[in-house]
Amino acid sequence: MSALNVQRSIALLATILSLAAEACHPSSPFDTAKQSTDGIDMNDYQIPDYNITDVKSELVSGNGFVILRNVFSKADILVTQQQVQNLTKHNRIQTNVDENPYAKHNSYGGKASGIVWRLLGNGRIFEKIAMHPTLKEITIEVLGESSYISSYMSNTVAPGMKGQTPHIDYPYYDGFFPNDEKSSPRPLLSIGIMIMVSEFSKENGGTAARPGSQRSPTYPSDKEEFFRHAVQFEGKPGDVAIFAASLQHCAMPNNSPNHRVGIVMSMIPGYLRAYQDIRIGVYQPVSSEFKKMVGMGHYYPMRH
Ligand SMILES: O=C(O)CCC(=O)C(=O)O
Repeated sequence: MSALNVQRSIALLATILSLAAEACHPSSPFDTAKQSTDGIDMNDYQIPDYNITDVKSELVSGNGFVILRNVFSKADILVTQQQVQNLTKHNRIQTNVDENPYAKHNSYGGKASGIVWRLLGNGRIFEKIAMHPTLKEITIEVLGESSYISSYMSNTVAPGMKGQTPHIDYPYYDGFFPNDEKSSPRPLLSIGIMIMVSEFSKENGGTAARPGSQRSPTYPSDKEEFFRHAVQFEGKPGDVAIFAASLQHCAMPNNSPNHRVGIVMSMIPGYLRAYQDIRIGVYQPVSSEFKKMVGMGHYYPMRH
């Protein structure tokens, strides 16, 4: 059996175990994990300054993104940096199974850079990030109570590395637009949450985004036009950019001496199909809140 097949079998087993655990322990607590000795306090969150109504209107009908400051503490970011660096160096595999040309921006990065998919199950810090009360509140406000994680990955842009092709995350790729449709006003059905794990600057490849482009989602086929209108997310480690997933965006080239590291968690409502089966990494007993966050226990798709 190839290494990839072994990995897939383990992932499948983990899913079966998680679904069995779900059936046996419908509300088993998070506390088992809390007793661990990794030094992370799962309940100690920083709450940034924001106004929920303003955030929603900016995402839906404004620029399409907001940046919240000081969402994660220095201690949490330090653990995250170490975990992402380690995974990127040792566990990064090309897991982008979609071979269509429109998926090309995800096949990107080298040995110790690029995307690591499905971070959940790789350390409690990723669960803590996912459960941040502010991120949850904003997601529910914009997408509704049933929302859950559609994908959760890190993206490391190493010094000297090129940026990504400009793209949108919802619809996932241009290949999902109906034939001949280039642009169409659509309800906002997905948001991206970019956790700045390192500093984000113009020099080091801070995400570029075209303000307002989410209002009538269009695939940015004309790259020059995209870059002419794009601005870059800038911030300190622990800041978070929340953006409409239909906003045109991409990671930019890193012209600095240091790695640029971000985590993107995409959220969708319970009635949409997720990009990744995020439940695969979640095999230990978890709280009912966390199960909801990973899309376990939804009524759909119905099994009767
Ligand atoms: O890392 C970034 O700046 C953006 C990542 C992204 O847009 C993606 O991979 O879909």
